[in-house]
Amino acid sequence: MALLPPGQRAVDGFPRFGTHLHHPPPSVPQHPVIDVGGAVVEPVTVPLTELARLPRREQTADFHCVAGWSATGLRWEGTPFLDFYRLVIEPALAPGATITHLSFEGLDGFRSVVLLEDALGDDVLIADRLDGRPLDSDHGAPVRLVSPQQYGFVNTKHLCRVEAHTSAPPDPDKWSPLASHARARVWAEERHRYLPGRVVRPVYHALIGPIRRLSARGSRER
Ligand SMILES: Nc1nc2c(c(=O)[nH]1)N[C@H]1C(S)=C(S)[C@@H](COP(=O)(O)O)O[C@H]1N2
Ligand SMILES: [Mo]
Repeated sequence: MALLPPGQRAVDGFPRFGTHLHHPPPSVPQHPVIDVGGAVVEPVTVPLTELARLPRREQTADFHCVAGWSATGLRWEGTPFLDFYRLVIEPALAPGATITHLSFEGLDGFRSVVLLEDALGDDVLIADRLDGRPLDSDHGAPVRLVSPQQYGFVNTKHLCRVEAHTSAPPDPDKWSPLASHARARVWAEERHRYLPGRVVRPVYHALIGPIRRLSARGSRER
């Protein structure tokens, strides 16, 4: 059995999970795009038909939710985020802008903020296929971010917008005791900003079952 990061347990399959709970997945527009904004000269809109023409890669990785479950051996396919950054975002940046953070937004309004160096890791993908099939709505159709070395909440599903920032964008949860860790690296167990990972493990383990059941209820594929 493969080694898991500290505090993680393997689950069977790949549950639908997230802050959406019982909400059904958002519907996918007929012509889906990724909008690029923030510190750019002009906003850029990338139709997914064009994304498909960028370099592609296949990779197998485990997926770790901050609540403590891990799905193992997922085979993702998509565009390396580094290529998307170099080919689409960088040329659009305002002259002299030094990017420190990126934010990723989903069609359901979900948002994650990632340090540039973490987002440019060589295993970060904009994935459109999982285990040989187009991404389904449970797991982020039409495309999602996949950053295997960071907790699930970094891995924005239904990705529709990326913003480039020259400093950390305002975080509405900054003072929450459950504020997310800014780097969220699984091997360092960076679950939260203030609480040590080990302290929240038992609370989370108790919540996994109920959240899974609620999330599955909102699912489109049964
Ligand atoms: N758009 C969107 N992305 C999201 C979420 C969400 O609620 N909405 N939840 C996050 C969390 S907390 C986790 S663990 C993973 C779950 O991915 P899965 O549903 O494919 O298992 O998605 C992440 N990305
Ligand atoms: Mo999660």
